[in-house]
Amino acid sequence: MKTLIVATSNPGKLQEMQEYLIGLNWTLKLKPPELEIEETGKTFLENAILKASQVAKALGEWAIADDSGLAVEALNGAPGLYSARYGDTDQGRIERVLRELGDNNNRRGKFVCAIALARPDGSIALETEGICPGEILATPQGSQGFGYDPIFYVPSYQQTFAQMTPELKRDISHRGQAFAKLLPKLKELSV
Ligand code: ITT
Repeated sequence: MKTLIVATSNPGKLQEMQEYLIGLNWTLKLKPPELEIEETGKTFLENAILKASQVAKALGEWAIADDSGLAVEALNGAPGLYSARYGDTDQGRIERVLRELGDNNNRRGKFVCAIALARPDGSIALETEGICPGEILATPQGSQGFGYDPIFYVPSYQQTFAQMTPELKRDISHRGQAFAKLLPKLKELSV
């Protein structure tokens, strides 16, 4: 079986990525924590490509990376690319978004996820994106998931990501939609 490095340092993201990848014909390995890639891209996809490509090249193995974030319409798309850097903790990041949004009536937002798969020489074999629209609640609800999940409400399920079962979030999320497009191709490449 070919080895695939899951190139993330975010434990919540890692858990979800592994759930999609488990059962495929790849031996999954974690990125060594000391290997940190600077995210200098101007889009989610550019950052996913940077992370996958540099980790693959550094280790000489296939690597998969996810760059994702929350874009809030009334904040002109913030925190967006800076979602991970919007505060020191998940709670701090959530509080900042809620403070900046205040009592704005426009609560629309979306989660975006870009995924890139790199070959051992760093060249890109696959890239894809997924989007999940929703609304930003005024107060956090639920305790599942990670990151901004407690304030991200999906009207069609009347739940936040943090209130959903992990299976439901996995099916409908930005990451789920990106992986749905990627998985058939990833299966083909494993042989
Ligand atoms: P890696 O780069 O090591 O993968 P990171 O946390 O820095 O980890 P990103 O740069 O892609 O990853 O930042 C994504 C941030 O967006 C992440 O830290 C969360 O705060 C948020 N995020 C992404 N997907 C999410 C999800 O499914 N639920 C909640 N928050 C999410």
